[in-house]
Amino acid sequence: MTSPPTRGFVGRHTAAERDPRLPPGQYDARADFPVLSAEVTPELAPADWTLRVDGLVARPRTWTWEQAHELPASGYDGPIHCVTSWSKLTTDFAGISLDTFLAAAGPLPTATHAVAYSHTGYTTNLALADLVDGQAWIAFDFAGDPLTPAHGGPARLLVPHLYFWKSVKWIAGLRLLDHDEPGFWETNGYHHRGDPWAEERYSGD
Ligand SMILES: Nc1nc2c(c(=O)[nH]1)N[C@H]1C(S)=C(S)[C@@H](COP(=O)(O)O)O[C@H]1N2
Ligand SMILES: [Mo]
Repeated sequence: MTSPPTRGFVGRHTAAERDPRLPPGQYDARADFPVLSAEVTPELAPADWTLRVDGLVARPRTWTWEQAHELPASGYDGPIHCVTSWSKLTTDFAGISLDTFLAAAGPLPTATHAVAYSHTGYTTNLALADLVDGQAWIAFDFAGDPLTPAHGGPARLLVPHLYFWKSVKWIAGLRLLDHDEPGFWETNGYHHRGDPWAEERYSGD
């Protein structure tokens, strides 16, 4: 009698059920898109929105909504990962590559990090290496509609390869620095970088 394949099959099946796009300790929120905000959602009209890139750059600049929308469009439809353990494996963000803004401002050779800040005062630190080469966006739309205010509308930073707390809602600007300067969550015990694949959740991880 040939042995039934059940045992081996069950083992492989269990392993296969975990989507390889899901980092350790994360679950798939599927259709859910939870809102996580430390602040009250601001009323920020597109006409009042600006994006500034300054600090260690050759050409400090501020873009208005209209000026930003003259730049070439770029989108992202991959996973996002919140440190509270939900991930969304498929998204649909549209906006502009952060590379476009950085190229216009011209980071100086001494620039190694950035503090990204919102119109509400939220801050987070990022290495410049995590913001360049198609890894970050200024997003205006989700699933074909303008970002809702709760999700950061009219514009948010999107750095999807790091935990989602780095993706500043109501983004106001980035200041380039020659050192790492912890932001809101990072000074409250969270990791300075936040790589979901390395489970860099808390300082010391
Ligand atoms: N300005 C601002 N940006 C923020 C936050 C915040 O509290 N304020 N929360 C961060 C965290 S912890 C997460 S998980 C995501 C949540 O984005 P969402 O509310 O669109 O899901 O935004 C990030 N960006
Ligand atoms: Mo989060």
